Amino acid sequence: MGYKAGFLGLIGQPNAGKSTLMNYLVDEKVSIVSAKPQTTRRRILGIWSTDKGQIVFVDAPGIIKADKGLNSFLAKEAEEVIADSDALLAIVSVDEGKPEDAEKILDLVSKSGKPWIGIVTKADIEEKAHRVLILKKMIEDRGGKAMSVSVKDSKDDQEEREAMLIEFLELLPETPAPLYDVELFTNENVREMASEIIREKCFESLHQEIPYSLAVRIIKFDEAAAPVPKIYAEIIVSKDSHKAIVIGKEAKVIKQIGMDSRKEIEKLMGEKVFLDLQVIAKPEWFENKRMMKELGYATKSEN
Ligand SMILES: Nc1nc2c(ncn2[C@@H]2O[C@H](COP(=O)(O)OP(=O)(O)OP(=O)(O)O)[C@@H](O)[C@H]2O)c(=O)[nH]1
Ligand SMILES: [Mg+2]
Repeated sequence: MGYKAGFLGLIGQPNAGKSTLMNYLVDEKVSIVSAKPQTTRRRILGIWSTDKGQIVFVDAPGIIKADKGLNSFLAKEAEEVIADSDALLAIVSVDEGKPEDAEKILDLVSKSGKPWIGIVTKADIEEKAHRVLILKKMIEDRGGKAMSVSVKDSKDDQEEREAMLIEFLELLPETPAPLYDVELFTNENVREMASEIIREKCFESLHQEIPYSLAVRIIKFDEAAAPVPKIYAEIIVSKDSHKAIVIGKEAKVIKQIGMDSRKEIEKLMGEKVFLDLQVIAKPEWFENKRMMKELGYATKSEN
């Protein structure tokens, strides 16, 4: 085959393992992951390049139905990823939802008219292992090729990973050249990645509904500061009452979020950094168009 390259969208329910799978495939931590649904909020690109071609994975928010606020953005963003991709991966997990939910995802993808493969995720969960075959059959019934993966089990199996990537590459169109510089593994910049890392650490340290209505904004990112780069960020909550929870007793919660975030940002940047976090309340920030846009939550058509 000739050189192939294109956008491969990951479409599935919230929490199905889309971001985990993309990170595994590009072998880098590109997209944030959490045990809670609706972690990914806007499309994140993960790039894999070889001499045979280039796959630009498009990690999307999980498919939900909603017509207001932040959720309406998530719903539209996932729809746009379907429309903008050259091919799709339908991600269905053994661990999530009812069979009807998986059927909805598979119908959506198979009716898109784009080349696609169905992937059953979390195949390592033993109590749910019987669902692998059921889900694979649902995929095959809709004319798709079915594969199953467990990112937990196959972490070190580079051969399996490469074989999957080559298979996915086949779905993409022939093109004369790569779409992105072959050295890149994402088009996100460090500033954007740092803000997502802080949001991920908020997901880890906070419970109930708070992470869902929380956003992170980098106020200042001074890479040239001495002796170490300085990052100032705001954690924006949607209610005054959430502020105290994010800060915690004796500021324990925010300190933990700050420490975890700093460590991971340092890993990303390969050097020590200074990180300052402030928590601010902006009631119902997700109803504010300007604010949503500033946070990167505007669909292409709204930009
Ligand atoms: N056991 C097991 N857990 C997994 C696997 N893949 C992902 N998970 C877990 O499933 C949860 C959700 O993973 P994500 O990658 O954030 O899922 P997502 O589909 O991107 O979720 P949203 O962005 O919220 O739509 C996390 O706790 C992951 O660690 C897997 O292969 N096996
Ligand atoms: Mg995700």
